[in-house]
Amino acid sequence: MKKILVTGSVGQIGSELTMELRKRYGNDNIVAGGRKTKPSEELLNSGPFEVVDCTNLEAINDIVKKYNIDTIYHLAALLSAVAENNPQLAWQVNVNALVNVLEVAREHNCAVFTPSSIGAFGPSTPSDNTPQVTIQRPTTMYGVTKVSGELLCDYYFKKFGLDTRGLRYPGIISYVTLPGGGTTDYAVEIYYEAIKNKKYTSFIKEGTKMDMMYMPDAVDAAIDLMEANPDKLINRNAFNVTAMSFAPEDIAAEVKKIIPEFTMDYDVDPLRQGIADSWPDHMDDSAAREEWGWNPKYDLAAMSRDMIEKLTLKLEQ
Ligand code: AKB
Repeated sequence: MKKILVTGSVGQIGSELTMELRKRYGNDNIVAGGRKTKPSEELLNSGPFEVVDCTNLEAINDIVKKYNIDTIYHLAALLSAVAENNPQLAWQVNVNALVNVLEVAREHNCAVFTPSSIGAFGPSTPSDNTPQVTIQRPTTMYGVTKVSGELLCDYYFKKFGLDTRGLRYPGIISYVTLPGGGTTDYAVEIYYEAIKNKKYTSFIKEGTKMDMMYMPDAVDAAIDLMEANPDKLINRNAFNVTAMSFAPEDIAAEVKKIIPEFTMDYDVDPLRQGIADSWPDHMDDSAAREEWGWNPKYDLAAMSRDMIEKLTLKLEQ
């Protein structure tokens, strides 16, 4: 049986990934690692929880030794807008902490999953049907850390034979835990505001397309990649994965089909608009489909129905 450490387990992806891993591999085999934010009761009570600051190599090492960990899902990271406001901290958390994780993994021969992002691309990348292998000259600190992460994971695989794997996630939408300071967060906020106030002011301007994905697909993608046959993986550390691509007016139209009174206007945030403009409109994820069977279940319509149903129940509690 696998013994897994999830860093960043209190975050948007980490919280749901940890619970799914516990379901699949047994509660006691999944150690949730978190730092500042208070974990939910569900996370805390369903299996082991450890406070771990990934910028401290010894702290990671102690947990890996204590639980005999063989796989690390390293999700602790700063998102794009937060990273742009504190680039030095972003380097520490997104790069130096990753090096610590890779070093501990090398010592104990652990497999490592690391998420990259659409943020690893920049304005000189082809923005439509963005190829798997293409120009990567991001203009944000978040992007710089994500490209560095991809290269570091490639290096540890080639140099030390470490089983590193990763995905370039698009914006992730979920009703469980809010994202913390990303550019794609508008696509989560819109559902909360539509249910609560029947209106939303988007900080991203009309016509700005970005790749997106519903959380159940994002969780499956990480686990499926880690379970994939390694002989088939050519692009190990940075698979483009997407489930849909839309602009604010597209998601608003979908919400309006379910909540007809809903209206949206715009108050564009120059920082996050600038970041969004530098990212692709739509990635080509055929390598993920071919190499390990990526096949998302949710499109914009199916996601919107599920989000509004589940979030309405949650907000009523
Ligand atoms: C962000 O907006 O920063 C993230 C991402 C696309 O990596 N959601």
